[in-house]
Amino acid sequence: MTHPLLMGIVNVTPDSFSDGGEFLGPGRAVAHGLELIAKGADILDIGGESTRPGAAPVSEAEELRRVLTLIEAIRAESPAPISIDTMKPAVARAAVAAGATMWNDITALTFTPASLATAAELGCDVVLMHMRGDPRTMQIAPRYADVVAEVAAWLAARAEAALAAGVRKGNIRLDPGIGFGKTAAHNLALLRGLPRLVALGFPILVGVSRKGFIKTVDPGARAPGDRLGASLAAALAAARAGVAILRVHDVGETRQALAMQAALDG
Ligand code: HH2
Repeated sequence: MTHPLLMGIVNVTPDSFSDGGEFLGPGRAVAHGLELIAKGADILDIGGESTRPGAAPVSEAEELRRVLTLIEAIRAESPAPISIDTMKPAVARAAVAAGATMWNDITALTFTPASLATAAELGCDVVLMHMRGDPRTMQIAPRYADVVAEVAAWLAARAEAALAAGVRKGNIRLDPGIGFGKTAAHNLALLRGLPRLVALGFPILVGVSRKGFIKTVDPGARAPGDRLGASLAAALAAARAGVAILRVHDVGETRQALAMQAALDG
């Protein structure tokens, strides 16, 4: 089993679900990012707009203000790859100019008509994530007949659209979007169905870390910080299924769990 890359999450949002503004402010966010690199993050995912269910949109100027200083400051201290978590092509463009090498788009380049062409022009890696609706509406009674088949078909179609727009195949990553327009049962089905997504032939990224549906497995895990055990169990299962990148908050703990799994697998 090859070890998945660890994408450490650095949010500069006052309202992110999991770290709720804890790392707000450039100084603390930079320190947090550097700490994640020291703990083994292969890539940092920097986001300036929360995507938790019900989150309010953020203006482009505000998002740029939040992320650019952070990217520049981390870039000055470390060569670790940086991903920009944004739906906005202008933010992705500025982030890449500041040193980011991956555009993580939870709308899979559907948010604006310019998104696909911008990704092709930037030539960076792109994460195409599946979401039903948008963060304000996505958790209102999501329905699927066969969630794994539908998400797989949608992701394959988005990959085709990206290729047709000129994005190189080697730059495309696909992500089922755990928690984005899915019930807990859908999320679990997608995690069980990861081998079918891996079979699409693109590197798969998965983000399970601290997500709300973990409460259905452990009702006591009310606060995001209570969800480490389940996050690690899901990360190990995803690694076994062959995912390429795990998006996590707890980089050191995930790295350790993966190391033990690898050691036991021999
Ligand atoms: N989940 C969140 C944000 N961005 N990007 C990808 N590709 N996949 C994900 O699963 C994913 C993502 C979660 O949203 P947020 O409320 O911003 O919380 P946090 O960034 O702390 O996980």
